[in-house]
Amino acid sequence: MTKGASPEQSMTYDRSGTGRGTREIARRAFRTMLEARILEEKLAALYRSGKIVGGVFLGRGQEALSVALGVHLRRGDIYAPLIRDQAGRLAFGDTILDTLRTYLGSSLGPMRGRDGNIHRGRPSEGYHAMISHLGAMVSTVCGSLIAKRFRGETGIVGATCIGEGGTSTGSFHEGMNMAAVEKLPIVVVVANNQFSYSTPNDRQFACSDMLIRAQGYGITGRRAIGNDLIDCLEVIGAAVAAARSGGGPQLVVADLLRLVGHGEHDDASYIPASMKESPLGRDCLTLAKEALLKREWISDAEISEWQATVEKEVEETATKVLREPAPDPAEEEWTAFSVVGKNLSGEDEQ
Ligand SMILES: Cc1ncc(C[n+]2csc(CCOP(=O)(O)OP(=O)(O)O)c2C)c(N)n1
Ligand SMILES: [Mg+2]
Repeated sequence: MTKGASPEQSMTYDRSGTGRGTREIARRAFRTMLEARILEEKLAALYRSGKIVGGVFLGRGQEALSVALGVHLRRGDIYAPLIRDQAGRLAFGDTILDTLRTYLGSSLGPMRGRDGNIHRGRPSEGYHAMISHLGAMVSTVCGSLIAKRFRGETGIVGATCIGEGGTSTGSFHEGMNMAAVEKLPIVVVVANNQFSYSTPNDRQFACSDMLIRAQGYGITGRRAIGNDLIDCLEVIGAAVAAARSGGGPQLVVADLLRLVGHGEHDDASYIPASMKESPLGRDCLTLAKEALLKREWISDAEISEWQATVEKEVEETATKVLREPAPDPAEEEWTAFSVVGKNLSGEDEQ
């Protein structure tokens, strides 16, 4: 996992387009969104053809918000993505190869084909493997940040994303409170897609606006427009910069809509057409494309070329991974965690 998290990502983003690296960040973010969208379309096709065992949960419609977090993190930071964060994962340095290997259960993948699709990570590289229990990742990020504090490491940020439904758990509250008390450099992004599976917001929480929760915790709250890449980059970029420079925990709340079912097994018929047709339902990838073309940060020809390149990579990688071996139960050590001195891939820990 090397291509993503790099020192250049410390460049600042600003809406006026004058910030150092602003254009490059937006271009990289858009390309990564495109990658995530194409890769997820392939995952859905593989699921429908019975090649993927277990659930497939996609982030269609949430790529702008997700990528804006991943793209602002650097090597040495901590990132704990959730089920709709394929775009953020790729921006942080995850690869199409590792993704397909995990979904297709290849023994050569980071989880050695032993764990479910979205539970992949590389903990020794700050990339936490997701725990399904919603809210738990806030605490794992806090734990990593406290460990880094004990080691005297500074200038680091930890980040995680969660759906609005997940914020109703006790774990979320405990994690946020700990982060606030310890003034940890954490950024928590809440993707408010209006539904927790099929449960609408008015059955999930009674406060008028989720952002006021930041005040309750005693931390900074920021609002982003969830399907607007430029806005997400600016707001999350500012949140990451503030956390990195000692501003303490940052809560970013963004409204959006997922443009797919909860998982590929769900047709999302409970989402009203009026909501899908509202500004909330506009596809962030289309909006990002329009925004970048308008600024002349990208051309139609470049978009077509990127699209073709990514489609080819995804197809070729899937074909290769489909031929790879599944894990052999007789050969497995069956340790729940990494062996001392080895990472989860069985490589020597550095
Ligand atoms: C503590 C806990 N309760 C229930 C679940 C089952 N579950 C998985 S995803 C999900 C819905 C989550 O909704 P939300 O947090 O709004 O995220 P979204 O799916 O909308 O992105 C539920 C109930 C779980 N994983 N963890
Ligand atoms: Mg939700």
